[in-house]
Amino acid sequence: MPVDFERLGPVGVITLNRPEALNALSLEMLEKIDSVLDLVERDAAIRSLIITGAGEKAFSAGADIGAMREATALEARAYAQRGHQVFNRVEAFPRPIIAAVNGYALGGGCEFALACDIRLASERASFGQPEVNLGIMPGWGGTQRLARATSPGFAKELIFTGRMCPAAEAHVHGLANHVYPPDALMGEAIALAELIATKPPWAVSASKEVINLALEGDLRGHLARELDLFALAFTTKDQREGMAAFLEKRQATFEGR
Ligand code: DAK
Repeated sequence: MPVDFERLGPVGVITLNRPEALNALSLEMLEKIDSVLDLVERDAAIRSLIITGAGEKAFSAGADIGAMREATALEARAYAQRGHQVFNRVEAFPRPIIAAVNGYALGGGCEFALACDIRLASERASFGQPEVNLGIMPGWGGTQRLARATSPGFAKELIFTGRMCPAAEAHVHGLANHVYPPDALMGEAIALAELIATKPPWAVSASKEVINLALEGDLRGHLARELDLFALAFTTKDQREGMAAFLEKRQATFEGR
């Protein structure tokens, strides 16, 4: 299977599994990721997700250049649209998604990681938008999401030059939250996903929604939305449990209600 899905208790792990092509994203893989998200959406017991790449070299080296070269205009359009749809879905997905970037995250691979909520990187990882080297520009959100995750100046430097940015540099610019030795990456990603999974899912999901809005234009409207969602939290059982547990000096158990 070019995409694997595994459950580790409350954590789901999606693995891009085409290491012979550095996990370059084929249309089939995008469709499979979409159907895994359907499955996860129906299963409230999965509270956080990790996306990583199979093999030692790559998270994903981007769009499938071989498939693009051969594609008709209509096929290229379907492929490009599917990428947009899947990355937008990942960004808006009502559960947190961590990218465990184990190697190259280039082009569409970097854009995929950018659509995730949190990026953890292996010391072996490198990020980049090399489209300029192929005579194109980032087309799956890289111009927008890279500038927002880092800074307009850094995004322009990477996109204009197409150069690769090593993990340590990605960390300095906010592109990677943390950098770990390769052997430690998955353990750290799972620990983070498990920690988030112990938190009230509604509060995590609502926070994700409004943090995403913070990056869009309308600050006043988004603050109003934040206020509404904050008030709605007080209709949940998890809010009562969380506050009661704090006052009773015990560990809270959140049920997602
Ligand atoms: N697609 C397909 N195959 C790929 C690939 C890719 N992106 N990247 C690597 N491979 C394949 C190689 O062809 C090679 O296959 P074989 O020759 O063994 O059959 C195998 O993976 C191993 O790669 P290398 O032999 O090149 O490995 P190296 O260690 O020497 O080099 C590398 C690693 C990452 C530096 C190199 O593979 C590389 O530069 N890869 C290309 C990276 C890249 O340019 N990525 C950006 C792709 S463009 C659009 C929206 C979005 C997009 C386009 C349009 N619209 C809205 C219209 C997205 C575009 C992109 O992502």
